[in-house]
Amino acid sequence: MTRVFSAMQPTSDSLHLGNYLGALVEWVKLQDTHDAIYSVVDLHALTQSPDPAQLRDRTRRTAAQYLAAGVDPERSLCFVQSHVPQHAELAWALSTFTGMGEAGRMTQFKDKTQKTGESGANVGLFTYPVLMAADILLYDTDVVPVGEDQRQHLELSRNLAERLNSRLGEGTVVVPKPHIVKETAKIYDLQDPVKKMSKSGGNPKGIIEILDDPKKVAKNIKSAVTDLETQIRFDRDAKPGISNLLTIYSALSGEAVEDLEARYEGRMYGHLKSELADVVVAYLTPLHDSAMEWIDSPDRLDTVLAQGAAKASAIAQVTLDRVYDRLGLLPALHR
Ligand code: ATP
Ligand code: LTN
Repeated sequence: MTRVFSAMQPTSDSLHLGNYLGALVEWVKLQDTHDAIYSVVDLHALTQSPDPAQLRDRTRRTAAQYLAAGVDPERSLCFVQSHVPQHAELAWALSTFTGMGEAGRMTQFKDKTQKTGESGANVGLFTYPVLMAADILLYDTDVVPVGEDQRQHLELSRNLAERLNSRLGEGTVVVPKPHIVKETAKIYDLQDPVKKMSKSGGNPKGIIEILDDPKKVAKNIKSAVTDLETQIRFDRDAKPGISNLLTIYSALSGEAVEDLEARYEGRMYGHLKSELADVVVAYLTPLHDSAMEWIDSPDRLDTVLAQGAAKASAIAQVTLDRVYDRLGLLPALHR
């Protein structure tokens, strides 16, 4: 079976609708056809200097939301990145294959260092995409389901994989492919619908959090920024706000955007918003309840994560041994 791998950072108390529709929905679907591995990448989150207690809490909360969304630990592996030391080990080796210029061109690094300037940023932020490549390559991953914003990072992972294969011999690692679903690859901020919905730096009214109070979810949908026309139609450039609401509606209800346009012909923006608010609340309520159950049973959650880490580590070690051997590192006979 082909392998799928993906991950999210534990950088907030709740995932948002962009994380959910852009990535998590696909993770759950791909489990049916692929051998799936999903990680909470806590080492990546260290680049943001989180408070330790908060990082611990958010790592469990993020895993709980994977499971609530339908990641099935009976079929897929779910684990915390720092529990599998091979990630950091392969990242080091990969960093010696990465050009300074190549890493410096990553737009996420440029965005995240805009405020502080490059010299004020930590080195981890710079090497972040190399650790991400290690996450992916360790598992001989074929497919990586992510949102549009990760396309460039994945391109770097592919380039590194090809470079390893050309320098160390074919078959050293598998070259991964992105899995980015056009319709939901970028969910936009409700208050600023040309910007992606984001955990960090956005207006709280612009995002829908999976674990939010339903009243707040409904309020945020109802106060979404639209435009001065009245027609409900999909037009990303001229009507980014309405187009975003139609995208969310379609993704959650399964109704095609054209059918929604036809159904809302002659009706007002207020109708669309209030009916969408009901759809979102109805959709998120069971997800929210299931996530809270996992959050309230940390022992059960930790057991799932420990089992996932043990299996992930066994797979990862095979790749790491192969890469180390081809690099000329002596075999570690004490193990
Ligand atoms: P931050 O704002 O801290 O960078 P984020 O909200 O972008 O965080 P990530 O943890 O970087 O979230 O992303 C997790 C996954 O969700 C990735 O696959 C990413 O591509 C996807 N994703 C994030 N935001 C969106 C969005 N607005 N639309 C679609 N997919 C998204
Ligand atoms: N950079 C990703 C998170 C991430 C990831 C990965 C995604 C880290 N390692 C491996 C897919 C595969 C982000 O969403 N910001």
